[in-house]
Amino acid sequence: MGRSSLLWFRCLSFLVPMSFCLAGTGMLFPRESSSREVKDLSGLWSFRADKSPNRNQGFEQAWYKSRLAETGPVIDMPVPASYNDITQDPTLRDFIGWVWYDREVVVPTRWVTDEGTRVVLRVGSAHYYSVVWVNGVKVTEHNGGHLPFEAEISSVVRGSPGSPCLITIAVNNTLTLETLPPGTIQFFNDPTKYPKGFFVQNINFDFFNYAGIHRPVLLYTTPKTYINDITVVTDFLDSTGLVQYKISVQNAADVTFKVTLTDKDRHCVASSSEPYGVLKFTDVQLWWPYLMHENPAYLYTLEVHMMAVDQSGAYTDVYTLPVGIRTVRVTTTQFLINNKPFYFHGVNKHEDSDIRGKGFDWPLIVKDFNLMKWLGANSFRTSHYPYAEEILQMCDRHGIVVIDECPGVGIKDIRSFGNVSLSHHLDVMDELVRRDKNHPSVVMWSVANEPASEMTPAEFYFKTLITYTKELDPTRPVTYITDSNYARDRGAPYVDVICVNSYFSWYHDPGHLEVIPIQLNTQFENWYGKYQKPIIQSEYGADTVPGFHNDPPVMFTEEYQNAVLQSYHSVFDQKRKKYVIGELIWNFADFMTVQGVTRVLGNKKGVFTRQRQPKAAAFVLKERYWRLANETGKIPPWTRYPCGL
Ligand code: GCB
Repeated sequence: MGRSSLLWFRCLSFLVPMSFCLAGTGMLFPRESSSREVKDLSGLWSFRADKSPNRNQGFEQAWYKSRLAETGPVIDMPVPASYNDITQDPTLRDFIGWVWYDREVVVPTRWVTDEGTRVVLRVGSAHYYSVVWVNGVKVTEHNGGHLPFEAEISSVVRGSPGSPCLITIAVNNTLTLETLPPGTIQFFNDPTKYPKGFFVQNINFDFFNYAGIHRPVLLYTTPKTYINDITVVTDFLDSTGLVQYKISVQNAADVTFKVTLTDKDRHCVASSSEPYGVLKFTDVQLWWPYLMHENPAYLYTLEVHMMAVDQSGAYTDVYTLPVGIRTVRVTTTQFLINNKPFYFHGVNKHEDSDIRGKGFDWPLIVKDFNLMKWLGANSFRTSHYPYAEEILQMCDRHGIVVIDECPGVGIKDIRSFGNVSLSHHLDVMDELVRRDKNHPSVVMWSVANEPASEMTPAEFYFKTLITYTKELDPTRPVTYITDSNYARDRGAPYVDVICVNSYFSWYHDPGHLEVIPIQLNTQFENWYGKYQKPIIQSEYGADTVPGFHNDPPVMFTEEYQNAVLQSYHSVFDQKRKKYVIGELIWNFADFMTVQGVTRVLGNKKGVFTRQRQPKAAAFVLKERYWRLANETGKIPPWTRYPCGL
């Protein structure tokens, strides 16, 4: 789908002067309803890595034409999971190239026989490039990890009724100058030093390039005529709630709608029979962040009933969408949620854990939310790529505020600022906004992390990217994360909020804690002085091996991590009364990286270990975040610190 055909420039309403400019295929999260069924294909799939020298044997021998087990050896591979840490095979841990998955699925007879039913195959995410076949027929391909893609497969499954349906997915993790994140492949041909065919994947980002099918693969149904997309934009005026909505329908003939908005007690507060419009109602309950209000994360439910009639019959489709009513606005010194100043006291995360790598895992997700709430964190940034939709749904339900980042990390090579890269980056923003636009927890888009923003082409690149993102979604501010010097950064004029990463006394002046107050003060004054935009300290921290101690503090000890944090905090306390609007620790938990001399089994800047146990710094942060919450928010009595959480 081309970008131009995705643009939708129609203003929805004069009441709320905001509109999304997306159109075309929607990316509604697959939810069951009276008209939709979902079949989760999580579990064991057959798997083979194509270890042929050119990694192309699978295509040459058409492995997708029959079961993988018929064309060679296979192993069990859990889906969702990264494949890297599942086996004892070192060549699979660091494998680069195509890997192949397949499994057979029994498709319910009704899905196949009922011509009025659409069957859709959806992959929550696979890293990086995927090709999908059903019964040997190619149904889709997708460029990029971390975001979902789908294909309608009704006609393919109808082609062989009664027999199990074979789904084959080939995934390639190779990164090039034009992927997001970018990378390069380097061959080493000296036979006195390297084995034949030796090559490496070079990357400029600090997390392991986990690969495979990372999020659930689903089959779901819709009626032939169906609700393709819903967009909501919310606002309020005194106690009146305003929900501007637009429904798009695919394969529409003669369509009628029933749209209802219900509150938590399932009382209808507003309704309409139009495909777009504004629902208006009194006594609105706003969506508030965790620790900002005694009743945070209030969600209404928008239920859309679509009834369509054409020559072949009548179709009803039902989709329900949680809706949080809140506004977001940025001034020169503040970040306002519902017109009240919001201070981000939160974390940066990764989708990362032992064994499953970046594989979706409910126990881990729920544990992380419990830890964030224990910490008193009200926000996180999806460093350095979009997280699973289920995580954003949790954020909506718990009031955790999100800075939603695309995988634009490690853009350091000037060749990655060309038109092909930019065009792909725009496509990725399009997919991201399309997927996440309706989440009240998402308050800002981050288009990149630490690009080489001082390079000349960065100005055109970021001007285009940020302008485009604002056209896609005029309701949220846009930023990118910089570590560049304020005087050399070419993208900062276009962002709404300045997000700065700095590691004083770590990468600069290692071991010298005394530089932090001076250098951090200078950092803030320079950026604010030049741009007069609010600033978030989007990363700061220190690697810490749990159990290492030294007093006076030295690098890598728990004492040093505490000292770095406390030193940063005292400067934040001076500046947060002025224009600093947030602080996000690097990192929530330790995470895996590529092997290298500066990493000991990964990055150790977590305040929790990779197994989610607290280091001393977690308690420092907890004290601070609850103190900030007590100062700035309205904390529900049952969560007030000190508490039993
Ligand atoms: C950064 C990066 C992050 C790294 C971190 C570090 O600036 O944004 O991806 O992991 O520093 O620990 O070096």
